[in-house]
Amino acid sequence: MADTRPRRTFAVISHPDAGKSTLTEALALHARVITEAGAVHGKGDRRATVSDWMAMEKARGISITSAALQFVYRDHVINLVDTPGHSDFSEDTYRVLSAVDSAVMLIDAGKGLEPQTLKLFQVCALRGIPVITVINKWDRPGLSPLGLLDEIERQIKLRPTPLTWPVGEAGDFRGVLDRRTGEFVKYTRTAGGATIAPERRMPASAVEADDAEVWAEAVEGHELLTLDDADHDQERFLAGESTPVMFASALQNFGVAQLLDLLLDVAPGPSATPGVDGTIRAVDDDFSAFVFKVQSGMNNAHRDRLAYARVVSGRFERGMVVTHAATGRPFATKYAQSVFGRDTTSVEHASPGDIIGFVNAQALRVGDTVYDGAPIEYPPVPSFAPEHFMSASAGDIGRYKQFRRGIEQLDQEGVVQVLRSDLRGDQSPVLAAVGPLQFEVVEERMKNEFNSPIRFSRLDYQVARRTDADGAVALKGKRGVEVLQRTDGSHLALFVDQWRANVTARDNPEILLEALPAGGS
Ligand SMILES: Nc1nc2c(ncn2[C@@H]2O[C@H](COP(=O)(O)OP(=O)(O)OP(=O)(O)O)[C@@H](O)[C@H]2O)c(=O)[nH]1
Ligand SMILES: [Mg+2]
Repeated sequence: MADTRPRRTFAVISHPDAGKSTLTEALALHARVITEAGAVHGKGDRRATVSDWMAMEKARGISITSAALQFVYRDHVINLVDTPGHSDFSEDTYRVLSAVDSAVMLIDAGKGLEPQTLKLFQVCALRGIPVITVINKWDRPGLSPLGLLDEIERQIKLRPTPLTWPVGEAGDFRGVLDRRTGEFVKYTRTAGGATIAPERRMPASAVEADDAEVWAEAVEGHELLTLDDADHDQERFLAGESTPVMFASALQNFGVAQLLDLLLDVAPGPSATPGVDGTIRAVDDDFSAFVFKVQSGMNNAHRDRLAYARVVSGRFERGMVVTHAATGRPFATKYAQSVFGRDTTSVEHASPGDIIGFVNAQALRVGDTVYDGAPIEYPPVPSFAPEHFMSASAGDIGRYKQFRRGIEQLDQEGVVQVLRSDLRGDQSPVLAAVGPLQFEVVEERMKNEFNSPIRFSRLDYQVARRTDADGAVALKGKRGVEVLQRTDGSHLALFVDQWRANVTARDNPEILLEALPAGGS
């Protein structure tokens, strides 16, 4: 049967450590899809959150790869993607931003706007993704609420329009003033924040004496905002001019219900999407979907490779045969799954906004489109300028086959970019990364998942420019540069430093040497 419930598809983004995975967990807890939150303890000894399933993520308490969760809240289907904050993994985060309709941007109340948050915000602005702001960790001492709003307004030029206002300063979080109703939503702590935090809603007249003073301050703040014209305006929000703001403690599960309600009330659902050639695919048109992520290693018991696709238009029914735009070949969708962290279950139907996983669909790559009916192809996801380069080889020559398979898989996932040249041969590809943590992920996964330890040797390059086959020939033998070919066919010229790249470009204007989009810090 067709599921016509409305969809909300969004990414949680921020600088590392602001609490994205903890918030993801809190949202799932609140929607009652999990019964107890894992983030009971701080980093290190906590049990993993549903979204941080990878061994390395559990060990380090950071997110390395984005994770998708689907659940139902009220009468809506929520598709949430928790993204890694670390700039070394920003390619992954950017891929996710190509597949969502809105973003929840977290700000650590103690730290304010941080560099990576700013960068991610700029991507949202560029892509026209409306942003909801959550000021998190209000249970800990932090900045003043007005100071935080001021930072948002000044640094990202977005008008902050708080929908809730904290009752109690940072570190003394009693609840929030719901600015739409004027009520006090009072929170109660639970042990370690592991279960849903009970909340009581009351009119101003029922505020107890204990809370009277902080309540009066909150009311003052709220009135000030109203005078300052900082009330939510749906059109301005959708146009990317303003951002609704909420206050929360993901760890205590405070403010989570308000965020879910807000997403349902104001966040946009799926809408018509343009293809590369400008043709528009309406939401209720024939089925089409866009692959934004490929991941394996989710299940140690059997080899799996999941291609995550966002349904852009039409109704998906498992078993339908669609067209793979990149090859024009038919693609059978028998093994479609819905995804919840590392768990997958067979999915029968999906609607625009949903994220589905295709198991062991070897043909599908990041950026690919599959469609039914009239052809459509969605724009590719950009890959970033790598700034770190390693020559890699099998640590154990006897396991070369595993080595090859592992590198191929990690390449397809985009864990690193893989470059090759005749000169270096297939045995020692060059791995190129936006940030060095990516190499650690490769090292760990090669050893554990592919059973082939890897040996790295650092290459003395810092800059990559895109060139072409003619450029490759022309640059041969020049000093301080080497040309390799990426798996997607493009030629990259690697230079020892920026100076050498600039001089080479200046002295050889006939050679194509194009800068790549910057990704890292
Ligand atoms: N006090 C307090 N701590 C929090 C809160 N939310 C998260 N934390 C803690 O902050 C740390 C980072 O939380 P994560 O949820 O892993 O942060 P993240 O944004 O997902 O981090 P990356 O994915 O690595 O970028 C953990 O120790 C959490 O327990 C909060 O509301 N209050
Ligand atoms: Mg995380």
